[in-house]
Amino acid sequence: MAPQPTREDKFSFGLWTVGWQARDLFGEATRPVLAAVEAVHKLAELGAYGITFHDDDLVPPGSSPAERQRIIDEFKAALDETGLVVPMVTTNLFADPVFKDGGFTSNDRSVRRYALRKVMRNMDLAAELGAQIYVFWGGREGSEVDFAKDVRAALDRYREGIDLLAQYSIDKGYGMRFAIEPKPNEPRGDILLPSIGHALAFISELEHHEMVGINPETGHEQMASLNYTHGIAQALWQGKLFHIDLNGQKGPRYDQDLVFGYGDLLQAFSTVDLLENGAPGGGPTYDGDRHFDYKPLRTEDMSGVWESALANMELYLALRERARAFRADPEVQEALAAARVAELSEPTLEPGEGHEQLAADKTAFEDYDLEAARTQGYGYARIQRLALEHLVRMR
Ligand code: ASC
Ligand code: MN
Ligand code: MN
Ligand code: MN
Repeated sequence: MAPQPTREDKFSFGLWTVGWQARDLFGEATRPVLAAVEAVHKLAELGAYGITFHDDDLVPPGSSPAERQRIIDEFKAALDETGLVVPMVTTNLFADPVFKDGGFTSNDRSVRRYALRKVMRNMDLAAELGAQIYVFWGGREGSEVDFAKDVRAALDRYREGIDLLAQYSIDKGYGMRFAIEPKPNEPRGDILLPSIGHALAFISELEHHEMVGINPETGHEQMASLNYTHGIAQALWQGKLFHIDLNGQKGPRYDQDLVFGYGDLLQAFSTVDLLENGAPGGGPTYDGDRHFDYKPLRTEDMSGVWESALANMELYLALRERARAFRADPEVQEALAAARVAELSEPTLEPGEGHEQLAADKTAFEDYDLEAARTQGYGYARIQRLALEHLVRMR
């Protein structure tokens, strides 16, 4: 029997995921508008604990102040009724043509000022709803023409924008933490902060760097042929994994936003193992939301939407169960020990040892048994085999 998601699992979904009407580059919508209130009820029923949104997902652009208030009031009532929470909120700085050259990094200064105001207004709503994380996906921050975008100036403006908004959260007492979401390309030819590594490096340049981390999406890293599990491990190591967007992707192609696991399943397995079991050598672990950012297939009606929403959670839980079984298996433990996985957590130097002592250690160089080190096997093939066997339930 498939495992049942519960509130304790901390699964959340973007309103734009189940609410996606499946309009794409080549075709019109295939599904009707999904009311936010209905999404709240349905997600709660399925076992999710949270719902997230872009400002424009909840309140259609162009709504009057009175309409906006009515929508927010109805949304809040649905949250109260179901117990669903809003752990994260984000801004749409990509759909409106005003943002065709970016929000924070448009060459047009007036657009940049408008983008900041749009975020500030939505941060007020996010705070009102109790969101602790605010995400920035800079989908339009980029270019197609290298000569038309001064990347160093764009990064100055990106930093200026995030610094200002961090100050806004501090001055308003919102206590939010920001999470930047990298993506290599699409919709822009090249997007700024294209990978986890670029985003982490950028964050170190920010005024309030301590309140800014990242929100890496599985498929976005895989579009660049990068290892998502490695990426989030580095983010954890730097104390910067503030949020995650889980989904599926079949290698380097357009952003597919498939159901979690419906791409590189083996990597999804190692992702869940890392999130649930942590690193073998200890270190920071993840206790944030398990947030899905996927798009239900365009071929589906609403029953396929809810089917696939459930599939994200079920697959995550199945992989969690498989990861626990993997870790608990004595044969796996023996194989990990034989491969000296834990030895990597031992410092390379003795306590107090510096380069002088190292240089004096003949066993490290002059008398080192190079031949033995060259010819040894590491035993990783066995670990991979055992992992696969647990994944497909051969064990
Ligand atoms: C986000 C986010 C994305 C994009 C995309 C919009 O906020 O995390 O990946 O917007 O889902 O379609
Ligand atoms: Mn995506
Ligand atoms: Mn995303
Ligand atoms: Mn997405």
